Amino acid sequence: MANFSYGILTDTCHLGTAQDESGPTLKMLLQRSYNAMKVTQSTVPDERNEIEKMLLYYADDLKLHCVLTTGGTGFSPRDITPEATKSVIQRECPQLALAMALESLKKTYFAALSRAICGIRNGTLIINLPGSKKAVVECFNAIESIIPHAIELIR
Ligand code: MTE
Ligand code: CU1
Repeated sequence: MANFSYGILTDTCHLGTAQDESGPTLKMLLQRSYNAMKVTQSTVPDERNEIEKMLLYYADDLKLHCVLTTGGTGFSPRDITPEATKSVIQRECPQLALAMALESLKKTYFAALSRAICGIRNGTLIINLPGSKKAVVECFNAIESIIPHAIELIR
């Protein structure tokens, strides 16, 4: 588990001038839960092709085992992370998204406003998370125990 490599990609659209909290929070969670040593973190503007380019870089060039995106899953016109994800994955994993949704809905009905999807591109598992720190923690907790086994299965 410790030697799996992770990528974090944060959509900056919701940030404005604020500092991103979701990326650093997720990095801390990956380190705490998995002792993850290899965590690559970056932010992208809410441009579909920029997000796709980074997802492809993470998956095809860096060959990361798991990429988690934060933000850009909502209903605003600028939220396009799920669309960018859909265009790079080869197989969708709807039940992984469902697992997050089921837990999230126990915390807030506003979880219905996330369009997050999950899928696989070659040996990389790609997971969309909503952008708030609270949502990142809640969604990660929902799938924390599943991610390592999922990675083992697709390698
Ligand atoms: N999921 C959890 N677990 N907890 C939350 O607080 N917030 C929701 C939803 N999912 C939330 C959540 C809200 S208010 C929105 S608008 C959507 O995620 C989309 O967030 P995003 O646009 O930052 O991706
Ligand atoms: Cu919201």
